[in-house]
Amino acid sequence: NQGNGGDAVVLERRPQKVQPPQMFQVVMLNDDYTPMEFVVVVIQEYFNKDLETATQIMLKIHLDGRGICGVYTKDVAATKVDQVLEAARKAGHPLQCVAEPVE
Ligand code: TYC
Repeated sequence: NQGNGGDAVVLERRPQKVQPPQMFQVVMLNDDYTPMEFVVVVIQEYFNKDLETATQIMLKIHLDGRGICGVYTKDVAATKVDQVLEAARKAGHPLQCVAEPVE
């Protein structure tokens, strides 16, 4: 627009009613049987972490009982949980993980 003295078009912003989506954290739980290496591979594979980051997350879970592997929209978080549980089931490990709403 050029000063709006003539026939310039004025575009007014309407109040935005869109909210950011509710986010879900995928939390992995510790157990006494799943091998550490398996957990590290799963975190790298499904949560796109490098070896060092995946190892840090795994050790945090091992020490604290649980740890956040990533934060996603609802559908993506549910898919990650399914993928982890399926990989654990196939490998015969009791590894558990859950999606929890953030905040
Ligand atoms: N506690 C397991 C062990 O000592 C390792 C482990 C880490 C298992 C994280 C699950 O989510 C987990 N072999």
